[in-house]
Amino acid sequence: RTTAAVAAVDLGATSGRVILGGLADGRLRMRPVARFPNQPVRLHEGHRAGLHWNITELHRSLTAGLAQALRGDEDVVSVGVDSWAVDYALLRDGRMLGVPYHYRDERTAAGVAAVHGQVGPEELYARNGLQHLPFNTVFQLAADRVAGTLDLADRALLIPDLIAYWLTGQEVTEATNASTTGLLDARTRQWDTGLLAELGLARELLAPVVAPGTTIGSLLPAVAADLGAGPGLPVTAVGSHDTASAVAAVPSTAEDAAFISSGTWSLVGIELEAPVLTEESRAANFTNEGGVDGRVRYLKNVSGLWLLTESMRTWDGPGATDAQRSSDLAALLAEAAAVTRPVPVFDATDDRFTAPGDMPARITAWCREHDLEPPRTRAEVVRSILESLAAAYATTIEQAERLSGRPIRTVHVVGGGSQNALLCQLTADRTGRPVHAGPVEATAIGNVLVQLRAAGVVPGSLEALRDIVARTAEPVRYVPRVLSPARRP
Ligand code: ADP
Ligand code: LRH
Repeated sequence: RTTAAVAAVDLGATSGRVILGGLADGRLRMRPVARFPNQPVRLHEGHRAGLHWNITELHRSLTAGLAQALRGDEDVVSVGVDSWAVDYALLRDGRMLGVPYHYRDERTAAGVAAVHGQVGPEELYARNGLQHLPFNTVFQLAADRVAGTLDLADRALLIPDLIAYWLTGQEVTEATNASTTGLLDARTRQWDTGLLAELGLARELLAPVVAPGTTIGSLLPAVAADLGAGPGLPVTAVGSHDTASAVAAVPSTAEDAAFISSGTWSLVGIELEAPVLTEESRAANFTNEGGVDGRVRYLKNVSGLWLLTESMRTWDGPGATDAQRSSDLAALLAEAAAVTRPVPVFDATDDRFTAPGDMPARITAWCREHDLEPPRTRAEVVRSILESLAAAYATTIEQAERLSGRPIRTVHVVGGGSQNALLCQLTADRTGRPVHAGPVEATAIGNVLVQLRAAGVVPGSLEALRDIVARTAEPVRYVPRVLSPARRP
């Protein structure tokens, strides 16, 4: 028999889903209820075109998904929301001001200059422990300040907190996602009020920090009526940063395991008890993000399958449907696996690959600048992307090992990218470590488990939660191959 169920809303950068999860005979049972695309929109904004999330469409899709979940047979006892990090809506008197920007919008350069003019990168890292990414919330808010829009706002809510607010009327900031803003003290995990003051940001702009597992509030009566929910259905804070939920669902409790949360981005790292805030760690651009139960996600954001999806978007043109793209993906990966000619390895973490645009042309330009022969065919481009990602994973894992002093012997790949057998094999080959792939829906699983624990359905520690994931499905194992000299990393 399945226990009471919880509903996980998981908004990824490429798609969103609503999944019901419960426990049956000690294993997880997940029932996908709704999936919907997440396509950003370009809006003409006077002097430039802004890139935004279609947040009201996402809200419509996720609430429709929740309504469908609540119509089923399961006894749904809680709802939890996670999404990609760093982005937010500005509000005034509870109303959203404008359409939230996408982190790939290029307005942030002015924000980086403004922040670094006040607080240097070294000091910033010593306080917030974050990898420098130009789209960290602190830089986006500074860009809004430069543009004059911040002055209108009395509150900023991160995306999952915004959804929770629309569902419950309660304004909070969930801790794991707060850790991606650059405004949280890496040691205390509370807002760094000194930093806020130095940057001229009002403390009240940010809602109080709450830990995963906290009840945010009950559905507003009007929302409950729309969704067909019973009275008092709670929205529970989960690891609302999608990567925090994914890491919580890595099916291993071994200290020597690294993780790669593989989707639009690849987040490569290890879990620690305390942050590493050294200058060496800053120079290597490692981040100390907050995990579930106060753990530290010591990782690097290494670009990801975005390089591939954006290349496919270039080849397919804007009109291609999702179904076309996924059949293309299977065919392209098969062709890429059959490539025998050596392909160039480029720096997948180069900032030039962040903004939307013609990815194959940028890869070609990178290769020419570095005196490498560019890939010639689509299959070679795909192979080059996957080899370059695997090479970046290998470098990152070596760095994580060195900077943390913790030996790494295995690699767990979770998320949509764990289905990419070629990438998993190349990762095993280039890291020289066995790769364990799966689960695909790690983020939704982490979301579900934190809710089930808060509801008293499952006990205790994060390790106990990970044991449930390990019991539920066996990962696919990839063993490092002996490489020919031409292919050696
Ligand atoms: P996000 O949460 O960032 O939206 P996901 O974890 O859903 O990302 O992963 C999406 C990625 O997973 C896609 O970009 C695609 O490259 C990869 N993927 C999805 N399905 C498959 C598949 N059947 N085979 C190989 N790769 C896949
Ligand atoms: C992955 C992710 C990642 C962040 C990026 C903005 O979805 O949350 O952890 O760096 O989006």
